[in-house]
Amino acid sequence: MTIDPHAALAALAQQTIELPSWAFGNSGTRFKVFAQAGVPRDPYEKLADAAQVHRFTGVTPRVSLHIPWDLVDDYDRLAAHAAGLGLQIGAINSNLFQDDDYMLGSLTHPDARVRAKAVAHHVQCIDVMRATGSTDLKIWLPDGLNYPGQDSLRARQDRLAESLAQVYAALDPDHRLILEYKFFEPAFYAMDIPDWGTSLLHCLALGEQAFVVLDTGHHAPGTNIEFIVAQLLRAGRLGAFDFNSRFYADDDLMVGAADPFQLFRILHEIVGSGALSPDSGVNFMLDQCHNIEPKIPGQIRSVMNVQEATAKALLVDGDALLAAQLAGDVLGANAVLMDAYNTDVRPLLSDLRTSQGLDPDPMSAYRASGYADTIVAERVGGAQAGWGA
Ligand code: PSV
Ligand code: MN
Repeated sequence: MTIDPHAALAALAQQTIELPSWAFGNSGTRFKVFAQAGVPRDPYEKLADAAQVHRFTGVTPRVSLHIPWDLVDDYDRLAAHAAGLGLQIGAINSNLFQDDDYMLGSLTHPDARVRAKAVAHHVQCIDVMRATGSTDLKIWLPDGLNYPGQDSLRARQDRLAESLAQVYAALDPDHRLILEYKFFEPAFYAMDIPDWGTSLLHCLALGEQAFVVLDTGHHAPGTNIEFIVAQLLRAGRLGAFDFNSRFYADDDLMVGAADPFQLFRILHEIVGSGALSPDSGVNFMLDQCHNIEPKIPGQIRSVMNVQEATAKALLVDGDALLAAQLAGDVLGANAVLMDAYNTDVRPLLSDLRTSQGLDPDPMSAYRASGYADTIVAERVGGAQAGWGA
């Protein structure tokens, strides 16, 4: 391989990954939420835990908030708290899935009153963005139908377009609206934004501040996700990833756990398009829940998995790959990719961390820090934050 590891190190040094505040609270399935000792009791403690991930990996300076889960009285204070911990507030996620009014839809609801309420919630989220310095309003639309004939598929798209335009109009010039898609759940017959094409059409209609969010857990089994990545990058509309792993549904497991090869293929498209660069506009976020594993190490492991996939993608010999592709050398081209994928990049990442003054092994450094024991001892009393708080 003729790849220069220094170039890979320089690119890795620039990569950042955004953490979700909800990953630090209790979570579970609809069958059971397991409480863990030491879990945060408010958004301030969630940020303190996120800061530990940044402390040991050095690449996670931003945290996404979910409103109203992360509702506080004073967002200036929360932003100052984040800054004191060396963090910034990342994307602000709206919540359209936990209000009784939204049983039959929110931004698509047949009743104009409910649609106006959902739009107003986004205006509230934009206020939080202004107070915290966040630039991304992230919308995941849980709306959809369970039964054919339940509502008009087409009318719902028209209502959605109108509602989104109202939200978009409330953005500041430096804000982005990033729009997620999901093929099923909570609705089972038809989601109103089921796929990247629908999300992209709405973004194109809205304007240049609208981008698609690709959550890796939101596709039918067998979907070629890297193809979607390539298409959205061509269109200049890939705004962000929600990284996680899935075996069957929207499992929200640690990214890279189910299919590290898929993660590598996604990062290969990113690297090949120059989208790893911090000014590419692609935000690499995690969207995960740690139901049975400890949460801070779960986030650290996930970050390391993204870094390993990125490092492998950076080691693809682009010249050799292109030459093989142009020569029609099918096996040669595939071998170039597999050589990079099969490289053990852990020593390279250890070098990166050492050069940044970090411990080369973030997992054991976190364990040795004693932070886990400290929060178990200190966080007694109060209500633990959970998925939904
Ligand atoms: C929906 O499944 C989703 O991926 C959206 O990003 C939500 O905001 C998030 O999960 C909540 O966990
Ligand atoms: Mn998501």
